[in-house]
Amino acid sequence: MDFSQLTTQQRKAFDCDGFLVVANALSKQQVSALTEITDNKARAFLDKHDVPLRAEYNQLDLRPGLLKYPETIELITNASTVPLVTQLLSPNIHLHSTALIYKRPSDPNLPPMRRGWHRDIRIPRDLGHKNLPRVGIKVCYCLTDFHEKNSGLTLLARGSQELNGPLVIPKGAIDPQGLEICDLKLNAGDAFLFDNRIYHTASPNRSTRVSKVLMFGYAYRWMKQEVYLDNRDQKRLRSFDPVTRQLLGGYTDIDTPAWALQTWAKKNKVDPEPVPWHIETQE
Ligand SMILES: O=C(O)CCC(=O)C(=O)O
Repeated sequence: MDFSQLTTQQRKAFDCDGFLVVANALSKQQVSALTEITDNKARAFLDKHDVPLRAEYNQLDLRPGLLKYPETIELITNASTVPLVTQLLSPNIHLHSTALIYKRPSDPNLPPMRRGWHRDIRIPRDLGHKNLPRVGIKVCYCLTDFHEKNSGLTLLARGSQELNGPLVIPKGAIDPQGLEICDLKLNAGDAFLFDNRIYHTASPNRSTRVSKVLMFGYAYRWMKQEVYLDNRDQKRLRSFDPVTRQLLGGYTDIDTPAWALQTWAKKNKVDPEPVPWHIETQE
């Protein structure tokens, strides 16, 4: 995997906002090759009859079967984004989830509808909301332009990764109070990364075109991969380069060090400080 340095400014922005935009993460050729693949995967959804008055019928969230293609396998180690994820988390990561999110146009005059604000990976269900750790980052690749508001991009509540409780949504409202709701304006080929703890939601696409986003989620290796990523075919895994193999879950037990990305991090001088079990006291 080629190297991209996470700048101090990017780290600060991600820590503060809970998300980070990476412009031109994909080339035009990548966008068109990926779109050909994802349009085929979404064919049945795209061919459904129009239901502009029911925004919920216009959303596709397809998760399994996205890694059958050289173009999507290549994306697992995309050089403009995945090095940043590795520096924000650590080399001890793997691919945790994949998702294809398409939204067909809905009537722009629909009344505001209930959202699905949430944090990822359901950690609060076990640990509560207080002092949650960052354990995963989703990389979202735009395959269409998002130049207008309400055109189908995931909404993000800036800074909400630090909240120690549930969102407060006034009765009758659809969005939380006291937080900035970000509906990013991006070009096809841009990506945004978001922290598992940030509150986010799908929202209707009130534009006239289908919106298309491909999401790859990364998490520490001690987080179980989504079941559809469980790849036990060692022969297939061995056909990939070491970093791709690690990210696909190639080291089956947790005690095996993350050799491939550790070596990569050392070579690029971004290996994290060791964390000792004990230290000696001074006499
Ligand atoms: O459909 C969307 O825009 C939101 C996706 C989402 O909430 C998620 O990936 O957790």
